[in-house]
Amino acid sequence: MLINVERAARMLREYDDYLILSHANPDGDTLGCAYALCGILQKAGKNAKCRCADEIAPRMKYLTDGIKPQEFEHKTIVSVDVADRKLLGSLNEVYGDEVFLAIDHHRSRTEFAEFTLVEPDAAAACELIYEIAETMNVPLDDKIATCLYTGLATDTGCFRFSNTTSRTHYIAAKLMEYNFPYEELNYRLFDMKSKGRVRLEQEIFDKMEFYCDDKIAMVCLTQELMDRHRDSVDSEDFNGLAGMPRKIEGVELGVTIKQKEKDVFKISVRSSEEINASEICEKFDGGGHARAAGCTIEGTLEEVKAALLPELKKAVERID
Ligand SMILES: [Mn+2]
Repeated sequence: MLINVERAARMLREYDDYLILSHANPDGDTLGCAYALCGILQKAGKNAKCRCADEIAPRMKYLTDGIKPQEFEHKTIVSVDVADRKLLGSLNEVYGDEVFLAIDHHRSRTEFAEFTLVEPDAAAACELIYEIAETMNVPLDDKIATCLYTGLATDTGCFRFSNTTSRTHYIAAKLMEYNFPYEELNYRLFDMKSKGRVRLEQEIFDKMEFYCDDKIAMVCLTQELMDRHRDSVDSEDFNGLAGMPRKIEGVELGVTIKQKEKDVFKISVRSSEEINASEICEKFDGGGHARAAGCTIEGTLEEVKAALLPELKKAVERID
């Protein structure tokens, strides 16, 4: 059943002994929501604790600082930023059936909780947690502001993506009345890279292939390449590589070919405004968004490239 912020706030006041669940492979929004809500509920005199199926990346460990660990038998489960119970990862089997309240902002989602508060126009689920705290009349503090700000910054690419609204900025402004090191947080979230990641990027740029007057940039992430770097990077360092080729000025199509198995490759295509990435991937039974899409092609790397390149060239030639 769908409910609004007022009803969710009233419920959170009424019930007790909360277990707050984040989605697996956690990002700053789901963790920011969880630790902020935990702090808010504890301030409201409730028992509350957080759980996530996967470990928290070192760069986001600060979110857990200053939250009192409480030992109690949970009675009420709340999920935050979880669009589908499967996204709970290994916790789905244990708690997926028992979620009482889901707080989320994803446009496409499947219902799994008894009650759901969802606002697709919210840039981050943390916007909803902020509004819940206001409605519950629980004053924030530096720690809670840190968590909520992290969620807003993460899901908006540091307030750059088109999902950023005046409400996002309004909430961020309210949060900045508290004392927390937002410059340092943004450095950790958006600029800081491990040495291993930089070396990985260096090799990727060295091996990048260019076609059609440098309008196509292509990178091949073979298992051999990734294995060679695995010991010197965190697992999260392999995320976000698909965006690299399109960062280069003049590149209209950025293509990443990632080896999944011996003769199986996953293709990610990022495109400029002029080209529909999804249309290209549909030719190989894939799909996605207009600017970012993907597909899987079987064969040797040479065969995969030979199948893909004519389609990429056709798409680029069409805009000339
Ligand atoms: Mn989110």
